[in-house]
Amino acid sequence: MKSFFRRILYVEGGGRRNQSIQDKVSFSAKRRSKDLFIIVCISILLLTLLYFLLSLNTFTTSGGSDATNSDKINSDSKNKSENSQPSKSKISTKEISPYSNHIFMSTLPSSLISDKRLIFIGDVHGALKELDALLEKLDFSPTNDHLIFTGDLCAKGSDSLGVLRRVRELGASSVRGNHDDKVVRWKGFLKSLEVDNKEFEVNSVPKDLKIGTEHESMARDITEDLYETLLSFPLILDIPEYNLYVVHAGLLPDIPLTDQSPFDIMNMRNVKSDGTPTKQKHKGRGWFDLWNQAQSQSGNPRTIIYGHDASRGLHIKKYTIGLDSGCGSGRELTALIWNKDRSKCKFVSVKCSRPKVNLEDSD
Ligand SMILES: [Mn+2]
Repeated sequence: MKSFFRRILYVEGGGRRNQSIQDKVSFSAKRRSKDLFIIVCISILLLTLLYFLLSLNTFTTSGGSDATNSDKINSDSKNKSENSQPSKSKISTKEISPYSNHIFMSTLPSSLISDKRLIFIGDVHGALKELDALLEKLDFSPTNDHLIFTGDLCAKGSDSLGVLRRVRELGASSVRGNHDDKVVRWKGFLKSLEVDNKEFEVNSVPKDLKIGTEHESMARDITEDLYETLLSFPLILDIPEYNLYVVHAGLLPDIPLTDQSPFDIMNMRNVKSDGTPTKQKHKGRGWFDLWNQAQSQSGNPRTIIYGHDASRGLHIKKYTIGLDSGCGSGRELTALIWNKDRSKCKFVSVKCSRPKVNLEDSD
């Protein structure tokens, strides 16, 4: 290697010092061009290697759209980079279905909370018996208490319509969950069919609806009054008296409330390192970390009560309270008896039986 560079340097200077020795110069020129060719080859190899390493790094930090085993394997190393401050949040670009018919935000009437005990309940998922057992354990009284559900009243359990009926009878509040939303969209589509709700061309079904799901069958069976009840539940419920928001999944702290995506509000669990929300559990970090971080620096902090994240279970932080303790997968149904003095808040749970329809939590 030493002689290789010396040879190049020698010829560089030697060209001037030994011009009279023609054949030596000619021989050296050949050697020099051969050496330069080797240098160019090595440079190309190094640049290719550098490019490969850079593109590999980009892939592992941004992640693909599908969860794979390699995502799980890489999660430890990824979490290190994701513990640093992510770039500014982005909302998902999922289009809103024309059958969504959602109310973006409502404010809980002050009259409902002035003299009443406020009770928040996590994702019921059609578990009517368990809901009734919880109400009994809470010593619930319609005149003294007001119930607020975190959404996903429907799907997975055996009596989703029964749960909706009960929620309507009790005059309870709720936000819309991702499963409730699927029922609403199916119902909206079926209602749009002019002649017969039972028949449709497979090709005419919007891409965001899956045929043969329990959401479709619920939409076929739901009565008009229960559909109206579902429609009345907003994506965000504002309770300004207690600086509370209720949503099904989550909110991003650095995007104005009205600009947040309905899909994200009902589906997100984590935020990836590039600021994009995701419903996947193994990518990025919990959205609530970003929310808590932002509220701790805010002069007017807001607390969010939410559901949806059964895999994390009851998840209590200073400015976020996750209430989905997995009734939809046979674990528990949890209620929070609110008190503006957070140290006096109480949690009450009942056991849930394993549901007949066992959808994945990730949905
Ligand atoms: Mn959900």
